[in-house]
Amino acid sequence: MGKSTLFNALLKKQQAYVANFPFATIEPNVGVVPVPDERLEKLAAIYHSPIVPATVEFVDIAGLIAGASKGEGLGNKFLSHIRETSAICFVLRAFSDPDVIKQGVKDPKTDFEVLKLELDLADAETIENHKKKKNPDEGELPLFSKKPFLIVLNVDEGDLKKSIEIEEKYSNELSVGKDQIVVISAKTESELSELSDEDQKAYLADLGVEKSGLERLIQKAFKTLGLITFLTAGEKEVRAWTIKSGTNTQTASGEIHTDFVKKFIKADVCDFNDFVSLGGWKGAREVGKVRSEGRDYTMCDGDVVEFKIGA
Ligand SMILES: Nc1nc2c(ncn2[C@@H]2O[C@H](COP(=O)(O)OP(=O)(O)OP(=O)(O)O)[C@@H](O)[C@H]2O)c(=O)[nH]1
Ligand SMILES: [Mg+2]
Repeated sequence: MGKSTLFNALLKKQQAYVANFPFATIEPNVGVVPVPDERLEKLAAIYHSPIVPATVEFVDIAGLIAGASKGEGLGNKFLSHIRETSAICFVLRAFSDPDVIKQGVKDPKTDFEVLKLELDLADAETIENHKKKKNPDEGELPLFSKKPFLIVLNVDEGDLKKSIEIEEKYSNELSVGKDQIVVISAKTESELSELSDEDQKAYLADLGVEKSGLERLIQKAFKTLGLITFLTAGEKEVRAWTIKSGTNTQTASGEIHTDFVKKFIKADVCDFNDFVSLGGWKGAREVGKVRSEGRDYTMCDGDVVEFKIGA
């Protein structure tokens, strides 16, 4: 509980973000949110160029309640909206506010079990329908239970400074890894989204936390999904790109332009810290900190890259 509150807070941040990136509103329940990345600001300071962050797409759906597969509540047909997502984020109520009563919401453990069961039942239905088809061997079957997931524990504001203990507690109680649990206060995120960057930092410091919920959510999502970021930097823009960990240079170049993969020649690569301390490409080249890598080099998180592409 708190999905829409959190979703709306994330979208507000998107609107507030000053970047020349065409954030498309796709549907009212789909939002494209920039990935906060402090490295981009450091790169922008070198080139005085605009920042283009990597993005994550969030889809907000209605709540599943017990019996949803049999039509209880709003049923489960709306699950089709998240059939193609890379991961599922369960938002569980762990805040106490007695003024907020919601039918079907009990406690994080029970609620999580209900959600998992309902997703399993929806999967069973998918499999049944698939078997009825003429060629049941054909086609992919995206099942909800096979998707990586994260759990957002929507806690009271005052509990944010106890995040680590709470994550530990629920990691045991729900039998999931600590890296899959994110302690957030949707209410706080909502309030933060109304503030300037500076005021946000002050507010977070008051609460005894370093990073906003969005930052922690995205960090954990990257970990869970095995994603890393590489960077490009120049006068035109500084930009973050998302790839699967283990991707080689040639495949990574395809993120920038699909044509790059075919025409790939080599990549100039510099570690982020060297790049910043040496003031960019020119300085890094002068002291030999830019490596020339072939197609098989495995990209690392934070690599600053310039691809060399043939005609
Ligand atoms: N006190 C408090 N109230 C919250 C918090 N998050 C959500 N609420 C309240 O809980 C109610 C439901 O929140 P929503 O964000 O609409 O929950 P949801 O998960 O989208 O609900 P469904 O879409 O109906 O499944 C609203 O009245 C919110 O104001 C929170 O962190 N603290
Ligand atoms: Mg909602």
